[in-house]
Amino acid sequence: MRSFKENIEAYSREKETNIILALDLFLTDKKAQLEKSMAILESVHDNICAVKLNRQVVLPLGLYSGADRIVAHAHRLNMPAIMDAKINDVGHTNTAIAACYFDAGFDAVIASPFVGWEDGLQPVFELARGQSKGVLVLCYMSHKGAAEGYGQTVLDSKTGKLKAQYEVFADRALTWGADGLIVGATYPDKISRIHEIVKDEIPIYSPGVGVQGGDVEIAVKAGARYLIVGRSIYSADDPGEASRRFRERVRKLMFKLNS
Ligand code: 3DU
Repeated sequence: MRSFKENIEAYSREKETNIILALDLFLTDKKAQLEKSMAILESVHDNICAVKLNRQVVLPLGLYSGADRIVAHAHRLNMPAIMDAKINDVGHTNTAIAACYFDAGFDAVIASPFVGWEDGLQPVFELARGQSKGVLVLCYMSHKGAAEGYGQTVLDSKTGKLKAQYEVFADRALTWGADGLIVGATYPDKISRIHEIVKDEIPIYSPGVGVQGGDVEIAVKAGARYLIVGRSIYSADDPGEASRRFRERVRKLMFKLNS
C-alpha cells in the first residue's frame, strides 16, 4: 500500500497541480454549508490535488454526520483529504483525536511539534504508519505572531547549540519521518532555509498565498512543494476559474511545461 506522501505526490503529478484547497467555508446554515462545500469541491477538483478541512468546518457539521461526506466526496473525485487538526496534546488524547479523523476517512492529519515526540506525537505517527495515513508537522506558520514561537532562538537539546526553533523542528521532522512540513508562504526565507535542511525528503506545504499576502511564484521557487489556498479560491465569484488560474501559475514552474 502506498504511503500518504507517495499518494499525494502521484495525484499531484498526474493532475499537474500542487494546489490544495483549504475548504474553510463557514455558513450559519449547516445544510447550506455542506451543499456549498460539495459544490465548490466539484467545481475545482480538476485543478487541485487534495482538500484540507479545518476544525471550524468539522465542529458545526459533525465529524461523522457531514465532514465525513466531504471526505468521501473528495475520495470519489480521486483526491486525498487532510485534517488540519493541529494536534497538540499528550499522547493518549492525541492518538484518540487522530483515530477519529482517520476513522472518518481523512488521509492525513496536521500536528504541532511543540508537544515533542515521547508521549506527544510518537503514538500519532505509530497509529498513522499502521494505516498508511500521513502526519504533517507545523514548522513555521504564516501569521505575524509565528515569530514568537517558531522563530525564537533556542538551545538545541541534541547539540547544545543555539538555533532557530523552526530549524530544530525541521531536523526533528527528518528523524520522525514526517510526511510534510507546513511553512507559511508569507515567509519565503523560512521556506528556503527549511528546504535546505530537509531537501526533497520532506515536502513543504505552504499556506498563505493570496489573501494573507504570500506570492505563488516566490513560494514555489523557495522550495514549497504544495500550496494550500483557501479564501482566494472558495470566496471567488467563480471558484473553478480561480483554482484554474492558481494551477496554471505553478504548472509551468513546477511541471516544466512550455505552454
Ligand atoms: O488564507 P487562506 O484563506 O488561503 O487559508 C489558509 C489556510 O491554511 C487556512 O485553512 C489556515 O487554517 C491554514 N493555515 C494557515 O493559514 C497558516 C498556517 O501556518 C497553517 C495553516
